[in-house]
Amino acid sequence: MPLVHHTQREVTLKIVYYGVGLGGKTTNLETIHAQTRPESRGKLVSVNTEAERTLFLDFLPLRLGKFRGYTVRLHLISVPGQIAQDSTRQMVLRNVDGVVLVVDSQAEAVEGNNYAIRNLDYNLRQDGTDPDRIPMVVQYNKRDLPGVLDVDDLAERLGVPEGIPELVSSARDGWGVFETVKSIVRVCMHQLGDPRLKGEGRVECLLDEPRDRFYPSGPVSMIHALVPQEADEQELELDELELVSG
Ligand SMILES: Nc1nc2c(ncn2[C@@H]2O[C@H](COP(=O)(O)OP(=O)(O)OP(=O)(O)O)[C@@H](O)[C@H]2O)c(=O)[nH]1
Ligand SMILES: [Mg+2]
Repeated sequence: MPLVHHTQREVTLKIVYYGVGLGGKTTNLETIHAQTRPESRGKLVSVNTEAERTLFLDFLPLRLGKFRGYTVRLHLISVPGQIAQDSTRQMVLRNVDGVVLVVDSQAEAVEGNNYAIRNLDYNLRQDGTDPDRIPMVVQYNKRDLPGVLDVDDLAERLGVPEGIPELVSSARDGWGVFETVKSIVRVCMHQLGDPRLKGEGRVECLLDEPRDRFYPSGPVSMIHALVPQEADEQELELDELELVSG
């Protein structure tokens, strides 16, 4: 649930990067951190294992431009993809406003992607959240690799429902990453509406109408586990949110 603070004229969104282990969630946050101006981002905090797998989470605070006079702040958080970290994922999902589902586009990752989708569904329900009403976008990552599955093929195998924004990226090479952030922010802010008309504190931004369900097919094994220019002076419409600095 977004946090609205009228005295500071701020809206804070919690965006969670979810997906198969080694799919590129942490790399998304690292790329965003590396490519935004220092004054619009905080520290990227990561808690990893020695093998660079996310053990707990990655956390990156970011300040965007203004929307209807309110500064939009993001808390970008990635969950650990390893199967064993399920209780951490549940904790991280609490009060989530928007989910970026990071899909590993390689054929051998289909099963892991499938698992992640089912696991997300389960963990949101555990917390009493309707997975079909959470603002969500799908990011097909690792598009730089040779021989990855076609996006249409992937979408079909994973049962990605109609109407969900889909993006392609190479988080490693740094493209598609900001488009993904913009896309999820757009969905959340569209749903939130005018912050001036909202109450103070946590407000709801679940989709009014549930979208179709994901319907991943196939087996699931348990092995798988910015700143806009002159942001402060300008009144920005949502479509103009510019995240990337030079
Ligand atoms: N080729 C390629 N490699 C990528 C891409 N994104 C991430 N990787 C690589 O994939 C590996 C795993 O990336 P991470 O970002 O750590 O994956 P993760 O989803 O955070 O993994 P967990 O924290 O274990 O869930 C690293 O070696 C990355 O460099 C990409 O777009 N293309
Ligand atoms: Mg990670």
